[in-house]
Amino acid sequence: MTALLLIKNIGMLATARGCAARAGAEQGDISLTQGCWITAENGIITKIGQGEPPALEGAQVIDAKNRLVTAGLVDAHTHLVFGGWREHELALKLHGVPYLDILAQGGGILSTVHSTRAATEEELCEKTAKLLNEMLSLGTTTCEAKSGYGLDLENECKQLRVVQKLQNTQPVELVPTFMAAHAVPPEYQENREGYIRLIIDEMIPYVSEHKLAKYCDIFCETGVFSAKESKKILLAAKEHGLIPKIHADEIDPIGGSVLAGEIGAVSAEHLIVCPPEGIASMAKGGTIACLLPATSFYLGATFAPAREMVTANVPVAVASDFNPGSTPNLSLQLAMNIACLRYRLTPEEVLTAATLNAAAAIGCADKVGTVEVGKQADLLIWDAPNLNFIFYRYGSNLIDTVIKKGQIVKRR
Ligand code: IZC
Ligand code: ZN
Repeated sequence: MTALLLIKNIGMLATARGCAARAGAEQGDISLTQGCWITAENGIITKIGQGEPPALEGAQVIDAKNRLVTAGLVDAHTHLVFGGWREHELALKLHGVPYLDILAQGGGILSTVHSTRAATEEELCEKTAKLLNEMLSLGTTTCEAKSGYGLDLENECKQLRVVQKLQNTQPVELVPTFMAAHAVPPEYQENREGYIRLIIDEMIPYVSEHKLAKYCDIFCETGVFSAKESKKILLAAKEHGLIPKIHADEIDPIGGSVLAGEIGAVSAEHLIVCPPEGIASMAKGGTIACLLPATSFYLGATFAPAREMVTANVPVAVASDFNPGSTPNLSLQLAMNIACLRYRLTPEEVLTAATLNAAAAIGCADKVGTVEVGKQADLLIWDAPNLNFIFYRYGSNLIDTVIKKGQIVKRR
């Protein structure tokens, strides 16, 4: 049976266009259509028009009541699967203990490694399903999910299998990233070379062979992995068909963004203290800057030079960075608000960042990220009359209806 959908009385349709990341002036060049309707068949958008909507026999009809419609939000950077939380670190943070000091003392990421190793696959599945349900209510319809709290073959694969299972049991589409190079685990503290060899010789080939991940990410940071180590690991990943991503210039600029451009990483993440040579290298290498403004906010850090990146023709994406340490926040809406206010990107630029450019950063811009004929009907009806409104209001969930592949999956 064909499933037909008609959304009528759309007050404003705001969408980027195309199947590839947009940079420079094109980042903010979106289409804004007033008074229109959308039809979909079997989860794919078939027509977008103005004026009288077509009479579609048997179609499910949704009245958008003159409100804003956009593509479903795409969260291109999350550390979604983990055991426990880290609320005990809040007091340390308030006393001014830096993020990297907490990690160096065996806490931070390593504390989450401990609780993730202790959790069963079923426990992680149940916890992550609840998180995804909350993300969906907040408008996220596609989401990247990293491993990186197992730090051994068995537990990294446990995290990635959770992502694989949840792919088929709830509506948010998931894109898995392998990130064993997130920290050096306790048992290798005296032998980091040994851990790097384990990642390259055993984990990458296994993850690739069993198709457990599409991307390979690394935490290139002072006291974690150097730029030289990052290069070695990401090039090995690339040889096995895993596409490189890199956490670069979050706290210290140690060469991560320059490396990203040099090895053709699909995206570099954070870039809070990205130097001009990093921006130039990303522009040359075609790397997307995946910015995480809620993390700057939560860490009390400065904000990435987003405007300089747009000016240099580096496509900018914005993601939540949801994780139990530096950003325990699931709302991409909130990250978008902070991006607009603190990077001073326009609403149009941020919409592209959290939909089309985010989709390009996780390899699905051919099917999601814009509202266009032929793309998946992943749509949001906002409790807002226009695009500016969602950047002006903040702190509330402004999503009214979430549609995934042509089906209503959330409604207020
Ligand atoms: O658990 O602290 N920055 N990795 C790099 C993180 C933050 C996640 C964490
Ligand atoms: Zn991250």
